[in-house]
Amino acid sequence: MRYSKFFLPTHREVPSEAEIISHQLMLRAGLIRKLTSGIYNYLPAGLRSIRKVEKIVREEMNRAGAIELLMPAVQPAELWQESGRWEYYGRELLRFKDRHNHDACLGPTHEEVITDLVRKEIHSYKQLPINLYQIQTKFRDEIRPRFGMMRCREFIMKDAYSFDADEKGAEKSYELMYEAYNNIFRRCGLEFRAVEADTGSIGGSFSHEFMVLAKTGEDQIINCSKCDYAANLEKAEVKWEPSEPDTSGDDKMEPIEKVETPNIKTVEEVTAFLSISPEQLVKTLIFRSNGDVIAALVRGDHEINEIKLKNLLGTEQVELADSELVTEITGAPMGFAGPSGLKLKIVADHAVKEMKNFVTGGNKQDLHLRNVNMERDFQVDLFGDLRTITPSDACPRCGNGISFGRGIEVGHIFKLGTKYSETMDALFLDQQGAEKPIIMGCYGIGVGRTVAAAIEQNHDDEGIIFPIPIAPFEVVILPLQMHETEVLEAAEKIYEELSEEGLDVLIDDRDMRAGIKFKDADLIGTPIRVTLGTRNLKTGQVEMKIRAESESLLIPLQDASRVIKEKVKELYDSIK
Ligand code: 9G3
Repeated sequence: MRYSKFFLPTHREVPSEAEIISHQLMLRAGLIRKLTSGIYNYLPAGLRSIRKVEKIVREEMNRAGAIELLMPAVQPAELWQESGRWEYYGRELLRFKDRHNHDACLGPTHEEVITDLVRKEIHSYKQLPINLYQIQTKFRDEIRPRFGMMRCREFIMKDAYSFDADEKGAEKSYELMYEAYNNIFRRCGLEFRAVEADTGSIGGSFSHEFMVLAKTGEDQIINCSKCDYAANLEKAEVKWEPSEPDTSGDDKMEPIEKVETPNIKTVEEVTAFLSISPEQLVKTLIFRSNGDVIAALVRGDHEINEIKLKNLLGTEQVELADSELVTEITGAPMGFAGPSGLKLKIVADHAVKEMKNFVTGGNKQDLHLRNVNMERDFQVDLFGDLRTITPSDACPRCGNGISFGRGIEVGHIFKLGTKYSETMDALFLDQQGAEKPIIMGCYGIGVGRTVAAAIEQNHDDEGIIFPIPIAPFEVVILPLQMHETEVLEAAEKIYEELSEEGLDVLIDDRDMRAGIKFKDADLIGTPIRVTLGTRNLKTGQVEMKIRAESESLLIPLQDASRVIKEKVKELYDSIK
């Protein structure tokens, strides 16, 4: 490609609205341009990278036996009403009426559409398993799109849906996708982890998120230093073992004591005021959950994990009670709630189980209680893993230390079970002729987000350092003196030879000073830069610089194309 004939508008200045580096660099390098909030143009160089990610995705999905199709972006409301999701989603689901006044939406995902297609075409176990996928534009009307490609409203997703006759088959489909995802992100040159994740609102029983490790990642992940356990912070299990019974006798139940705590509400205030440690306090949190109100107890130094609470209660949603509900339930303003005397279902984190003589709110303004004890002063209906894991906790699998990191979710795979096949009657006849709901899985990859995450992980002060498999160009050729025939001819020759070999080459044939050409080449992140100048040509040499390395080297002009081609292969091979 000739730069002078291409469309690659680079900028020096950092755009003020871009808060993270990948957003800044994708704008500055001329890869994307915003049309409106959360909606972007993919400029030619950005599109080349997108298309390379898609090619890798297709190759690995096809290798896993998935079959590509393409579903519409516009979806009729009826399907979402059948699945029960039309009412469930809020304004994130962009709804509209067509000219015949029929309700429709712009597809944020395609479970309903694919299930509708399959229920019409697949009726026998002989037609299973099947995995259908597409690479298609999605629309989710995020309330606060930001970070460029990272959280936009219209985006390209590869979404796949597997259909199996039984659980064993569904497990196999999931494993095939898990392996395909590992191949895809490895081939894109990313450093990533598959972490156990919550299944969220789409139901189903299990899921993994594929996280690109980056300090600007929105998701907190924990991973074990010894075994391969890794999980989204929201999901990470807390290992709990009942400690050996305390025989020191100091766990004798002391009589309850009322303590005046005027306007003393928070854990910090209460522990300071009563000279106790947070481990001797129980926090009582009131939640609304699917219509009824419950109390959740965690130790003072722990944080409640609402996802875990929702899963323990088996409800769709939980939300923290607001101040009037707290006052209505406890008879006191927030900060004085306690379990004793509450006429509520009480759930508690495992760590509360072995607490003795602890402090809680007194369900009265400015009152706390000392020496509260389970059984005597209140009953816990259900214990569970309710708290968010902390750096001092052990790995729930092997007991070793854990570390916290941040990740960018680029892929998410789910075991869906029969949530959609039951609500939408996608049934099949099994070998015994019995009618059963098809068991599903769904698997997503954010294509644009994968490019952005690669940039988050690979950049320096000069700009992007593209992993070669997804770089818009593999080689950029920089003739420095545009009026020196010797320079131009040598540059053209290398350009022609490499292009004939099928490499993606950009020749910067603009009549501009060298400094601009160097800066643009570094900004765009082309893996290999070849510079031709009169000085080096005097000794029959050209300069080759690898974007990811600091040193450049001089190579003989007559060997240039061969050496460059070998270096390209070497860079691909180094993507482990
Ligand atoms: C909606 C809206 C936003 C959504 C969804 C539905 C996320 C929704 C979850 C999924 C699950 C998987 C197939 C590919 C992989 C992910 N945001 N999800 O269902 F109506 Cl507005 O999309 N779908």
